[in-house]
Amino acid sequence: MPAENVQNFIAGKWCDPIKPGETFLRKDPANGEEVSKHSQAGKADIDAAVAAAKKAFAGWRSTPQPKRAEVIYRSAEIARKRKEEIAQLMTREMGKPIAEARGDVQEAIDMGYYIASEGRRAWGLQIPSELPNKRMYTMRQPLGVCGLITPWNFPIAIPTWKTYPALLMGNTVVFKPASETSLLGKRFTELLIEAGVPSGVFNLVVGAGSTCGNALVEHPDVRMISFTGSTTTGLGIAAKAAPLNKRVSLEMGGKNPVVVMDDADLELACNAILWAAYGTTGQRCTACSRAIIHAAVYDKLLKMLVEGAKKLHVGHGSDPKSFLGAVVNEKQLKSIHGYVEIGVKEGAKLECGGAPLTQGEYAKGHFYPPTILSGVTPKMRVAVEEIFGPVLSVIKAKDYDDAIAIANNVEFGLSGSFFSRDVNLCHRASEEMEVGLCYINAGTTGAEVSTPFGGWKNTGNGHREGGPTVIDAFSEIKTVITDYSGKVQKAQIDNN
Ligand code: UN1
Repeated sequence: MPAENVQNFIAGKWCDPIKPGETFLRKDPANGEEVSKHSQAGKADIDAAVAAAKKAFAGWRSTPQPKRAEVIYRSAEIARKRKEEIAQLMTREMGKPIAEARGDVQEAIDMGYYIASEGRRAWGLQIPSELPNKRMYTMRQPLGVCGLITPWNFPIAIPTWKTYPALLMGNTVVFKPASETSLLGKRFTELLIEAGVPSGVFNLVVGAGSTCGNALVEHPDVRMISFTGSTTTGLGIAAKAAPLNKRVSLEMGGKNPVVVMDDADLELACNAILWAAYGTTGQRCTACSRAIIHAAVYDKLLKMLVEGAKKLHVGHGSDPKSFLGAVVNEKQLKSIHGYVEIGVKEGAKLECGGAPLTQGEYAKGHFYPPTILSGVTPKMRVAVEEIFGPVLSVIKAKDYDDAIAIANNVEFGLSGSFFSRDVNLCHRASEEMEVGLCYINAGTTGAEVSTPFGGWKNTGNGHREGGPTVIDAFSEIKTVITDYSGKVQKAQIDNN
């Protein structure tokens, strides 16, 4: 199949870049077959897209919120009908196993239904006044043009986390997906077009972060940036946006721990860790990359994990047997392997995996097997840095306090899990783990669309995308105060 071309979508039209940059050719990371291509867009295309979004803003913000919600609902319905075809494409474009690709599309559908259901809600507050004949309430208003920059690991779900609430609240959008998944960006755009999104309300620009991403962040008419990706890039965006006083919502790195206590159900913990560590080939920001195990059950659980990891099938994502698909590209493969080498040099023991798979069916792709490093100590780089691949660092903890201290001893705080049968300890852990999502007796992945999603410390900057909180991220709040007493009433003075 020849590579499908991806154009920009600006002001209601598909168009080539104004000054076409280099061609980005995307190959299936599992077998090297060509999947998609696009000429990299540049600053001029971002300017055109922002101008279109700015022009469309007045019409869209004055469209009633329940009507805006209907466009979102329809696009989710179309996604439901096209689920299988989009999932198959996702597996080819970025490598994740087909069951997970279906899950990615399902997450997008769920987000569409959830946000559309807010169409007749997304309420403000009515606030009692300390004075008579005075009414106070809040209303939500749009910010303006929002720039959305998304990664390749959830190429449909993450764009919906940002686009749907942005549109619901009356904002217009310029969307820049990761180059690796530009074709999925095109499919997402098609859903919105078919759903009837008005011209200019949603615009797609495909290009590099260093050019298009930057131009979006620096554009004076863009009021808000929502970014999911690496901590380095996210903090760079925040630094650029700060003097421009833009709202920035960041979703960045993770080093998510699973803590297993001596009284835990070890079989449950083992299966949960394997799924959280190796699902999506470890390429989730919520992936488990540290198992922190109580000394009393360390040897036993480590053995179970190694036995379990060795049984997981690695292969093309379209093969239903594959638990792990290809990693996204060669650069990522090298980075993963580099970390394993660092871990071994630092004194960790390689229990399984540990080298790229290159023979036979793996020869044309970027494959890395499920890997376990044991005897990891809390200061090693493999204990604190994000690897974003199928590598699990196993760390021994003396007791509960030691385990929680190790869990918290990283710069990130996205998700964390705690396994124990002691209800008191479970509650303590939910209070003491420094994470945005705390799982009790469940792995670190699989947040649902209706839950606030985001992390502490260098994972985020306080916003939560997902759940009712995403409405806050994409709206301004206005407090309206009406005094119908016909007098000058002085708050704090007249009522004592
Ligand atoms: C991500 O990896 O950036 O909670 C998102 C989860 C998924 C989303 C992951 N619902 O694992």
